Amino acid sequence: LLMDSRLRKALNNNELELHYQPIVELASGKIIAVEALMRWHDAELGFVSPTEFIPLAERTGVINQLGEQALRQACINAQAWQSIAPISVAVNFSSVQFRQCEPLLMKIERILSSTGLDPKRLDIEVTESLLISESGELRQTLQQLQALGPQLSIDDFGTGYSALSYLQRFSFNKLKIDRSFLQHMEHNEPDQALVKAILAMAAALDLKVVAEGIEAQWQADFLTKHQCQFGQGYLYSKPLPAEEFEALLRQQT
Ligand code: G
Ligand code: G
Ligand code: MN
Ligand code: NA
Repeated sequence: LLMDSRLRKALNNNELELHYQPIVELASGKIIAVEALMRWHDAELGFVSPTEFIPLAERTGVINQLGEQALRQACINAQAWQSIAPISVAVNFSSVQFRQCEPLLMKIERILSSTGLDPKRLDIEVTESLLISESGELRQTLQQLQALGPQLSIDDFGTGYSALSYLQRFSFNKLKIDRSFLQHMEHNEPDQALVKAILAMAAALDLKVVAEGIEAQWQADFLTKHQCQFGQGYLYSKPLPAEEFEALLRQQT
């Protein structure tokens, strides 16, 4: 209850902040995109993890307001960074935000046009949970979203409970391999086989792949060897405040 009222207050005062984690091309190490991740520091509660406040926001419905703020801030920053490098920005969307398809579409369109970000530079990350109770309306909404320009990514791939057949019915652009697959890959034949199989399937379906949670060079080497093009993880950088990410981006150009 306390956290709920503090979160509403933080949202109304624009106190939540985005941190940015680079997404790199594995072969070159070059930053080609960035994922926006929400951070909340509350005066009373201290630092609260998104794994706590996102589910809370989903239960109470303030996720719509939170998601809108995240998208606007991410688009403003990404637009400013275009003068340094032509990077994309990935923003996480909750399944709950898709309960009102029509207003969500209009909001995204409005934020894109008011911030001036090239819509093609926005990646919308959704999880498999969105597709569990898939409807015709959802399919249409995702198509309309892509028609506006943004790319659609499947986040935490392989951890949800939806049937793989959704990959035929929706035209995702990108798949993000959940970091749990990479964690135990060393000396672990079954996990290596799974990652290889995901990469082969993605190639067959013409999906780009981002491997998440890369912490060690051997993981990057394994992924590159098996034709994974993009990656993200502490090996390259943790999520950074906007100014620090901008400095990193300037360094490489
Ligand atoms: O940095 P990490 O602890 O940031 O993120 C934890 C979880 O919170 C991840 O699953 C991430 O997708 C989610 N998350 C972070 N920021 C946002 C956001 O702005 N919107 C949504 N829906 N999820 C987010
Ligand atoms: O669920 P989603 O993929 O949106 O969230 C990404 C989460 O993974 C965030 O909490 C982020 O801070 C975390 N993260 C990013 N890189 C690494 C990594 O290399 N190792 C670990 N353990 N977590 C990571
Ligand atoms: Mn994500
Ligand atoms: Na993920």
